[in-house]
Amino acid sequence: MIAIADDLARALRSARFVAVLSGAGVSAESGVSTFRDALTGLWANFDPLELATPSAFRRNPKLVWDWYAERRAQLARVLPNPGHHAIARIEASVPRFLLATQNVDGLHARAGSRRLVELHGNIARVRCSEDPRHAVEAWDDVGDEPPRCAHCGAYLRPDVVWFEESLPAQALCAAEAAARACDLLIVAGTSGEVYPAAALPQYAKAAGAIVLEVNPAATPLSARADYALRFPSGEALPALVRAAWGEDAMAGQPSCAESSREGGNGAR
Ligand code: BV8
Repeated sequence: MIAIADDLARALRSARFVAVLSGAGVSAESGVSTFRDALTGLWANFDPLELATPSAFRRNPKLVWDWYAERRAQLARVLPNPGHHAIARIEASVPRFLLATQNVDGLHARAGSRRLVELHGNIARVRCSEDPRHAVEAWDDVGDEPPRCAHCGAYLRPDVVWFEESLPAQALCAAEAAARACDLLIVAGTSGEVYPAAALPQYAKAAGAIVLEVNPAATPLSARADYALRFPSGEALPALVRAAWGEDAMAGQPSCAESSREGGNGAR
């Protein structure tokens, strides 16, 4: 049983504007490996910081393309977990809300989050590597190179933000404005090492917001947190929602065990 401080529950319940910054740890209990977990299989000897770059794609487009295809295939087998559902429940319970996620797995939207910006894109989306406006819905994944754009013949690539690439300006602007305007910023499941997303807690703190970190481990952001729940987000966030809005606030949501079972129908 996770004990939530009364003043933290009250801060959430009375907040006019809640902002959330989420990272790969929020998807861990859905069975999605976090960004810095050891890569498996073909990519076991690679550092994601190396693979998620334009230069890696230029050097070995097929290796990078296949890494994302493998991650996309994994996502078809997982479900949002109670941590994702709790964030969607907070959105439905406060006057103003924005979720800025670093995750590219689409699980927040599948859990019902709507006031959401994807700071680093979404691997379910694929686009032309030369013209970001040319998104594609379907492609022939054959041969020893990535599929090519029907318009210009350039390789297709995942619609994500690689290192050394700029974040989508509108999403970043919305996230920074929310960090500066919110009463409470919840920082969940992120190592706080990737910028400019990792700067958001500084903006919130400087603007007088309460900062809550939800992460089993301490991070470089911990020093700025007013509260820390050192538990998995799939347990801590539902406990926080129940402490703020009552025991049945999470009624009807699947348990962690149900969420992490593979082969889910992926309906939500
Ligand atoms: C940019 C998409 C301008 C691809 C990703 C200062 C300012 C600006 C830029 C920089 C700067 N300093 C350095 C930079 C450059 C760089 C950067 O930050 N480098 C880092 C490594 C130092 N930033 C950039 O390049 C960004 N672009 O700034 O453009 C520019 C232009 C030219 C040159 C320079 C700059 C672009 C960054 C975006 C990169 N793309 N993803 C893909 O996913 O394949 S980032 C990637 O890391 C994922 O999105 C991931 O979400 C993100 C952050 O990692 P986390 O989410 O935190 O995941 P991680 O595995 O690290 O940690 C998981 C955490 O969860 C842990 O703390 C763990 O304890 C916890 N956890 C585990 N289980 C649970 C849990 N928590 C709760 N519950 C659990 N059950």
